[in-house]
Amino acid sequence: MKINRRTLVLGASALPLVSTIRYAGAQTAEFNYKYANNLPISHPMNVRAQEAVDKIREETGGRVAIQIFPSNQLGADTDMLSQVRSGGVEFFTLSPLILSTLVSNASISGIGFAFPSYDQVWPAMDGELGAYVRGEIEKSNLVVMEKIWDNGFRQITSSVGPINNADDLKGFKIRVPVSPLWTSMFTAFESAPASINFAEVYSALQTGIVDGQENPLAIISTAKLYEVQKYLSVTNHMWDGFWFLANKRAWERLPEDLREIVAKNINEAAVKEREDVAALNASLLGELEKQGMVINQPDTATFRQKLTDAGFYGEWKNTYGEEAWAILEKAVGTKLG
Ligand code: X2X
Repeated sequence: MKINRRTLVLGASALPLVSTIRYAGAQTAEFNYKYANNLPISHPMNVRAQEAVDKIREETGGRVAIQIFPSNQLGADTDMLSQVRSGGVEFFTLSPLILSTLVSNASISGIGFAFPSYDQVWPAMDGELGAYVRGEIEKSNLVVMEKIWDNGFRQITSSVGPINNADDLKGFKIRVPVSPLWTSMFTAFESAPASINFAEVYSALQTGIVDGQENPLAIISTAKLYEVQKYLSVTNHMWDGFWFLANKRAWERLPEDLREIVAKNINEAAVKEREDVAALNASLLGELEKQGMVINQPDTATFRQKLTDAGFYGEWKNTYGEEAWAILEKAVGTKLG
């Protein structure tokens, strides 16, 4: 027999020690929730979310602990959308356009050239248009926070040359996120759009599967897309945001007072994040130029004309319906198409 006094003592003490470590750590919270997203940890969305999570923990007296999983650590957007529906993750932020794969009219805020500037975006998304979309999202059994987070106005980047006008988009091999609206828009431009989750974008650009992509400046910068793209064309072709979604059962497990603390802090963080992204947008063109990007200001009227001529606006008005389209046109202050 090799068992002696020493091994017996060790064996007896090992188990309680393991459980002590577990309970001394994150497990002390009553609600341990995960928040998954697709952006780098340095993006203002994750910076402000971390602040919110810290405040939530404090204000709930440690009862609610939310752990952030940035950079697609838990999967690409389409996987994370399944997970927030099933409860595999409790929170997830997603572009309204990608969400439209589940909630068809959610993409309406992303119609090409609908918003002239942020002056229309926030009153619309905090007002009637946002309320309409949140109503649609709730029908799909997901919970959505009131304030949408900013992604930004999207700009086209390329490794092969600048986009100066609509003609330059013909045949352009461009990555678009997984959403019928994005594919439709770049099909109207006669480009060759490829639907690719953000998780794969850097490598798709690096290996030349596509020649370009489109994203707001804050993402081109924090995801270091300037390392694999040379040209940046300031097209502002659409505004994009992130709805902060929650799994419904997980949300309803939280007592009412805790729900209020969570919602308040997440919505406040969204408003701060909007300011951060606006500030970045003002400074990043210069930064990206320093990183070696060649920047141009294309003639955006040619893009809009092309979309109109291709029947893009008429087609999407039919898809969304008269009521939703009227809310959009009122929000942006102009007739579209
Ligand atoms: O996938 C993208 O390009 C991104 C990061 O902007 C979105 O989440 C829509």
